[in-house]
Amino acid sequence: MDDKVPHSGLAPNDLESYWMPFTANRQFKARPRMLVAAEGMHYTSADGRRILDGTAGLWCVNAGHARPEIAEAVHRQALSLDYAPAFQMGHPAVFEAASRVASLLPGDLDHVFFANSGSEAVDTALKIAIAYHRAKGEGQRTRLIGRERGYHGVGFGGISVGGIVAVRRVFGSLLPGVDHLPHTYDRAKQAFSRGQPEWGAHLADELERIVQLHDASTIAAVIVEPMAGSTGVLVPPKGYLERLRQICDRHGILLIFDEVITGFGRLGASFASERFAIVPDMVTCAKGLTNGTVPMAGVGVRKFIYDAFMTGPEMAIELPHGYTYSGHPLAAAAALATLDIYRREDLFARAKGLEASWEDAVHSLKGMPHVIDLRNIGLVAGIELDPIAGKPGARAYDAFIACYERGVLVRQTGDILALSPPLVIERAQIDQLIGTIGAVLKAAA
Ligand code: PXG
Repeated sequence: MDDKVPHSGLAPNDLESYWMPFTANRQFKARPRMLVAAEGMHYTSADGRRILDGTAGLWCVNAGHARPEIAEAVHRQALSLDYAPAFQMGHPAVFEAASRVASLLPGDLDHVFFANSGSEAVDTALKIAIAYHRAKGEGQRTRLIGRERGYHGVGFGGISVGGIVAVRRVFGSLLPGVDHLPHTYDRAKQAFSRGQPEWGAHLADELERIVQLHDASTIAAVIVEPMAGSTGVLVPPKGYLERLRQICDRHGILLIFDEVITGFGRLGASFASERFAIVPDMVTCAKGLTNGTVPMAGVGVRKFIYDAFMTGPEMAIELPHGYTYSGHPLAAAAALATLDIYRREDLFARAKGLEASWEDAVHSLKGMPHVIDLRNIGLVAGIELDPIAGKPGARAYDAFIACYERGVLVRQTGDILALSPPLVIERAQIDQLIGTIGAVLKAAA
């Protein structure tokens, strides 16, 4: 027997056992921020305060919290079919979820492979890329190209193509045969851009340089976030993604858009690919797929990719890849209920409709103490603060804590505050969110 206190439903008094992800454990445990409930646009903290959710959880609760339709669908599913083997067996909800996701994806991205997290979706897409070329008789195409300041989750594939130094340097030598495009952010050229910056399309030409170095015949795929979220909201320069698409086409390289954050309305369209009118060869998604209720992720692939695998003997497994919980019944039920809400409430269009007033509200922070850049697109914003000398990240961390104390949840990364509220946010709540940040910045000055 151990001496741990059993779960009481109240805040636990053993904080030690849980090793928290991507968290300063000792700092948190010294002064915990515990959430105990959520509804609509708000969390409830353990000390009974209502906290306005400026981050949709972690970019996932696009339809707002605790939607009864989703909870009931998951409950019904758990009672009728709790689990079905994912390999060599099927269940109806997962087929329906795949066709519903495919119908939201642009162009002929009409097949969907399911996983359980963005990280798994990314590793799945990279593996499909390599296996695709092999299936086409080009097995030497194995090289993967990511981008500086890219975040593609935490699998070995994802951190290898990812471009966050603090994440890469800890885990050894990573995957071989990976190159990186430069990131697209230059404050001197882009500060305070509204929406897509004018400057930076030419940075896509770096892909051409990488191709010249290695030869196209060795390169399997390029993976980028259409808008880099985790490293502080880096909005793609006008024309940049289009140029990446052209260069990939020219050289037979697959283009993967990691839409784990940008999928399901975040940029005011079903996917960023839709918004930017670009058809990538694969799209990864997660988060908003189930409104964050049950873990689920997907990889949408174009028809020619799927078809390339559907050769050989019929009894052969075409892709030796998958997870016990690929297309889990509860996740599929949550996805279907979530997609119903998005459609019924037209939430992607709602986000689009809010974009102009969101942009104005965000840029009203211009001139506030220590604000050195403001960036926005869709219902996303990045507020970059002047770092405190010798203490990188401290200014934004302090602002994050001060906002939380004033009842507003924002996300901090480095000296950047990132905002991505649920798409159901009301205008008065936008004012509260931005107004609180403004008050915090003034109070700290
Ligand atoms: N790709 C992208 C583009 C992501 O943003 C992942 C992959 C990995 O997803 P999973 O489900 O394995 O975590 C992500 C995740 C933040 C933040 O605050 C962002 C993510 C996760 C947690 C925090 O920016 N993105």
